[in-house]
Amino acid sequence: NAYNIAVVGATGAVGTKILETLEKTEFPVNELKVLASKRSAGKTVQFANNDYVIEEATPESFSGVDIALFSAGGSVSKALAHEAVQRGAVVVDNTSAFRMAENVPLVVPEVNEQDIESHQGIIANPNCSTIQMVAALKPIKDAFGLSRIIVSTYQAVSGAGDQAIAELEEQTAQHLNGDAMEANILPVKSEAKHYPIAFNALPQIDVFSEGGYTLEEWKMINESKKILHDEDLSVAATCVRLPVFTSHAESVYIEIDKDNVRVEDFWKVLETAPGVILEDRPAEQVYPTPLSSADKDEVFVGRVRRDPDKSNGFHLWIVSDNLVKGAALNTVQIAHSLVKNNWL
Ligand code: A2P
Ligand code: 11C
Repeated sequence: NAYNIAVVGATGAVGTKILETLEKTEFPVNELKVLASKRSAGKTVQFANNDYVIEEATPESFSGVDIALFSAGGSVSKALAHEAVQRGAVVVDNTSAFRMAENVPLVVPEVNEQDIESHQGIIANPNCSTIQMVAALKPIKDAFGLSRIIVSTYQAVSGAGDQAIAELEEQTAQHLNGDAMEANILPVKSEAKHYPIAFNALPQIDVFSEGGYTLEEWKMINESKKILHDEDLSVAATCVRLPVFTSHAESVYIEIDKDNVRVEDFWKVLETAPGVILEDRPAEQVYPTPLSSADKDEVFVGRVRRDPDKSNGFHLWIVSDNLVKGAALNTVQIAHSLVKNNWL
């Protein structure tokens, strides 16, 4: 069996990776539709050594489509996802448009694949910084219990799309040439103020919301509880953008339920965790970094330490490619799961 697939946002930072991942994971594609805005209509993209012509995404685009993978921003998903479902497609949505809706499963297959089964047409792909964190923490929660998470992130510009990648390149050149850096995109394109990302760190990802937290921080809080099925879990986050192109890193403090757990016990759990690779040998200076994790499928964990003062407190360093497991791969894994389990 092969399936008719639509990729919405096929020209973007994530859409490009989705096409690569469909090919790399040998997804059974029958017909492929590559959709984007009017601006890109008529241009071509490559898939499996063939050129595909980009079409403008409209409601009619989804006739005959089995699975539609959306990654063109929340407003496009809000406008078109239900249109796709009405025409018989199952939507895997990589935006924040429907993540917290009750009848929409929010899925990281290594963590809660079973939730996909109850979908009503739309399945949401979590935020990149949430995906890598819960993938590493689920096996720990299963082994030792988990009551609290305090996370600080070090996030790559590619999370904010192709324009943010270009802005970091341009500002770096400007600064090294002795010119003033021009900031127009980050921290948030639609906001009044913009600051240079090159040679800087910006403690704002997405717009500010309740309690002084940004939306990116609220995503980490709310999405983690939903994916881990634990409304009582305490979660707080500080999300920071760094001048890094690829891979988000996270410093994560957790409190577990069990006593007398050792770092070696964490290692044992993480060594066999699906989709996770332990890189934690401080004596040999082995730990994951954004560069070493880029273009890889897994979530990398290192620097596991017990808190000096709290015997059930532990610190970890979690790194993963935000466009791969954080976006395209997780989206395509959900599509594979739909097909493999007959959940379409
Ligand atoms: P386009 O290239 O035609 O603007 P990124 O996250 O890298 O900024 O990419 C955003 C993606 O979303 C691009 O593929 C972009 O297409 C697509 N997109 C933006 N607006 C629309 C729209 N109104 N309809 C369909 N796709 C859109
Ligand atoms: C970033 N995490 O790094 C964001 C990008 O909700 O899917 C992903 C936004 C989302 O800027």
